[in-house]
Amino acid sequence: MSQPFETLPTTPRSSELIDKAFSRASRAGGAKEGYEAQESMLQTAANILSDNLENVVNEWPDFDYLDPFYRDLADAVLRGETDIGDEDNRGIDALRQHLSSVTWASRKTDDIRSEYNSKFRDAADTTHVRKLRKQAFARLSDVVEQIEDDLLAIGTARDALRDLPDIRPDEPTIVVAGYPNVGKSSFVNTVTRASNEINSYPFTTTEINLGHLERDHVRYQIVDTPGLLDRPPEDRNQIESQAVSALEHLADGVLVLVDASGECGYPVSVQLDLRDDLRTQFGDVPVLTVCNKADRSRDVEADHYMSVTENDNVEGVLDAMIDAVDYQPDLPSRD
Ligand SMILES: Nc1nc2c(ncn2[C@@H]2O[C@H](COP(=O)(O)OP(=O)(O)O)[C@@H](O)[C@H]2O)c(=O)[nH]1
Ligand SMILES: [Mg+2]
Repeated sequence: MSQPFETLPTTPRSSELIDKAFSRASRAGGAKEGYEAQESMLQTAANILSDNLENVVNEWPDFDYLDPFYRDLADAVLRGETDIGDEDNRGIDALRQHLSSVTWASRKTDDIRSEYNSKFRDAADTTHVRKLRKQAFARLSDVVEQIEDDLLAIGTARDALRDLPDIRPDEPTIVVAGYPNVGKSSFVNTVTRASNEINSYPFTTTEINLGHLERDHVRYQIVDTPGLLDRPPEDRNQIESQAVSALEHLADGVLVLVDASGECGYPVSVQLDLRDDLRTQFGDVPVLTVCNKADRSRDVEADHYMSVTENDNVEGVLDAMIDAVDYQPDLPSRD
């Protein structure tokens, strides 16, 4: 199961669709004469429009069946895009409305085709049919122009979601939290050194850093989200809160790093408040309090003490987290 939006193709614009439909139609019509030419033009233009519009909608995964992590993450990303929806309706719901406008337009182009097909049959002569066909084209382009903004919004959504990180909701995941400068990045760098890759993805006002490590043939994801889990929940805006909900689905364990040395600039009591908030927020998953920079100070009650820079007990902390996560890989079924 990988990132569900990475294969979304570019979304066509109204003008592109109209140009494509009408130029194909005129080629199709050019191969025939009289009544048949007009009929073939209508058929071709309407089919291209209705198929292309239907495809725009069908390329999207069904949000109801999306993994909850990706659903919440996508919702957070889309809420940050102000040309999707309006003040009263943002995020996935707004995207759904844009998509249903496109479905409407796809059906409408079909309706116009059948309506004009019967008008063609009742027409007195080819001149009249030709006039009707022009009328039909005007109506078709009118319908497609009506959804111009919807197509643009869907294009914006696609561009924004395509670059979401390839995080696997089904792999065990450790989320690293704590105030700025407590040593989160240093810790993640150290424990993922063997795999030698941390991917950084821009995300809302911040970024998501994703690394991997392996223990007993199990791959663990480790996620660091500077700017998200580094301050009190009340300081998060709606988009950030939505992103945190996504992380709640994802996390199998949370490591809260605290710095008792005073070096990070935040009092210990404030750091422990954040830890308490995260405990509440992340509910069932184990939350470990780890005093980092133990080379400077151990003056806080924590589950573990370490120093990343002195390489003191870093592996011990990782082992404790992995133990607490207690991940049981699904055994392959034998039937
Ligand atoms: N003395 C000491 N400094 C550390 C330790 N771990 C990290 N630091 C330093 O603390 C600063 C902030 O670390 P960083 O990993 O960027 O923190 P983050 O903002 O939480 O990601 C850097 O200058 C690190 O070198 C540690 O165990 N002891
Ligand atoms: Mg950092």
